[in-house]
Amino acid sequence: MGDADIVHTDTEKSHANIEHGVRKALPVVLGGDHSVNIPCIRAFDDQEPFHLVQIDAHLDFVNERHGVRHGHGNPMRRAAEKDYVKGLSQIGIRNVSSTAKEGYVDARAMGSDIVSVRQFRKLGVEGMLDRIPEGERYYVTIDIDGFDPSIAPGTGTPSHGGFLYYEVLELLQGLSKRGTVIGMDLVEVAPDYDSSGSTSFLAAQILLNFIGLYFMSAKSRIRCEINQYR
Ligand SMILES: [Mn+2]
Repeated sequence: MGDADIVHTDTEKSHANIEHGVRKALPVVLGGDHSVNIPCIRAFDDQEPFHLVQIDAHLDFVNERHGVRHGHGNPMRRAAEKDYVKGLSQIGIRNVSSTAKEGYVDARAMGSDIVSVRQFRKLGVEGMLDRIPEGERYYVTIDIDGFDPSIAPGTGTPSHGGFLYYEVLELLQGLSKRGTVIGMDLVEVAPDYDSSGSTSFLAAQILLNFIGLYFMSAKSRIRCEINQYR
């Protein structure tokens, strides 16, 4: 949950800020590999249905391989199976993937809209947003390999032809206005492969902005409490 804004000398205000934060609890989960998304989605089983938005180079829709059903190639399949996941937008998918052809067929049959980076660029951010159901609750899962390896090399399965910073930021910005973001995870940053540190920095920057967009969005109706006693 991080820190609540504590206004020294004003216990009531401080308590209100804590309560506000707790009521608005927004899960922000850092991976780890993409399998950590599976328990994140499970945690919503007692809530209203939502739409899942994935930014990733890979479809991650493998049902089972070598007996593995809960690895980093499976999370979107596991999510699509939930009756409270109404649909999926899988964005940035490209190149050789963990998922074979059947996975793509199954994904579409289970309510998934699959968009490659090249399709995204033809659509533009607004065109992409138009394909995502409006006024929904959105859970957003960001695999760092959705970005281009030139700006995010520190990951296990880099895939060229990926997104640049503003493409994803503007998509998240539009999404924050289009409905209510209910949770987010960012996965697959591998610091050992990130010799320049730029991948971790990109991950931090995109999350920091996404959290800021969440708080700024009209839907969340958050009013920043500035310390007036300064
Ligand atoms: Mn992934």
